Amino acid sequence: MGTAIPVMVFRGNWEVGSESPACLKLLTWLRMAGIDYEAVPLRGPPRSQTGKAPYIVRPDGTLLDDSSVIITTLTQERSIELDSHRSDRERALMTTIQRTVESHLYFALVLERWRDNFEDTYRGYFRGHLPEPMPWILGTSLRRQILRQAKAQGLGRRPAEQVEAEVIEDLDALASILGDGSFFFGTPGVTDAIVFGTLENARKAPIDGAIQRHLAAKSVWATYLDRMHDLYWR
Ligand SMILES: N[C@@H](CCC(=O)N[C@@H](CS)C(=O)NCC(=O)O)C(=O)O
Repeated sequence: MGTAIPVMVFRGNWEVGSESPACLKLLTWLRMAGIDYEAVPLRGPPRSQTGKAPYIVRPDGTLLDDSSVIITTLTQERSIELDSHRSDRERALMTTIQRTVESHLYFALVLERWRDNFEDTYRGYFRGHLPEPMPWILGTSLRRQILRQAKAQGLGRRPAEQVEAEVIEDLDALASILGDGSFFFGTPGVTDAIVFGTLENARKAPIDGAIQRHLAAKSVWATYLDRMHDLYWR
């Protein structure tokens, strides 16, 4: 239906559809929903209202941001049924999983990338796309902004061992909910896009961080993330 939706995303050099968890979540969900899109790599700061990516360009030229808002909007406009049959209890769990991943685990990933491994992160996100010193200016300014957010959220002020312990708790809790299922709630849905967006990013980045190590330690994650990758990104 219609033409491809332009989706503005961070797209750099790593082996993932986007280095940004929120962008990879949205792109994965669009693939799941069978919606045609064109991923447009950002070459400067996001122009969305929140200053964040991803965002889409609407047919009237306006910009719509926040991956969840975009997903809810497109779900309504295009009558997407991926999650329409979930029970109240499943919906409650979906919200809880989303908050765990996007409001907690995400910040642990941010600290691994932007505080502890900035050189690799900078190379992954920016290097080679624009003439120097633009990438460096963008990279260091994004770093300042993102680390300020991690401090405000709280995780950025905590000792590394405590953050790592909580990462393990998050991953173990998610693995328990997933159990031996192929998807979080039996059939693919937004929760799978959310979890994949963050965990596939942690797994594929050339950064030796706690999230990557703990993902590698439990075979359930390789099985799940490989399945998601094969279904939507091969
Ligand atoms: N709630 C937003 C979060 C988006 C988000 O945090 N995007 C990050 C990349 S993963 C970003 O644009 N960061 C740039 C910044 O914070 O300045 C969504 O789901 O779209």
